[in-house]
Amino acid sequence: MSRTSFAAFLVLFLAAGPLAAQEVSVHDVWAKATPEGAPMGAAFLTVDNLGGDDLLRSATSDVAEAVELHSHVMEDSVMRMRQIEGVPIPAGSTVAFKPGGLHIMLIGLHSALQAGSSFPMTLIFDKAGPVTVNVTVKAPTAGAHSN
Ligand SMILES: [Cu+2]
Repeated sequence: MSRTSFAAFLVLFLAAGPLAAQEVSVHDVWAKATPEGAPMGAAFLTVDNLGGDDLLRSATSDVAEAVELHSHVMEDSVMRMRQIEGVPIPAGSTVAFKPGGLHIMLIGLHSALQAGSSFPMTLIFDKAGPVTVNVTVKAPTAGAHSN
């Protein structure tokens, strides 16, 4: 390895240091595309917690007036969504937000979410702090595993 590339490697290594130490990792972040004029959208993601117990407190994004954490609950044998105060992310766990379960509700969309586009969203954890992720918009028929 030349001196120059070693220096570049060192810089990359040092730059990646704080990221590698981050205790939560957020991946597979996507939202369902919405038709023009739709008031609401939903985003989904997976959180891996490599550290101690944490709590996802809230989320923010500029694409909507309000962003809420929601879960689905069975009430009188009907599935309903309900806002929740925070989502516990236990030490060492993987918590998935997916259709029919936990999701992030985008309320008062400023414009339609178009398939193929993306937007930033910030997740606020009690311990890990704010984590900004890029949300990929997928066609409504796309499942969590299609790309
Ligand atoms: Cu919801």
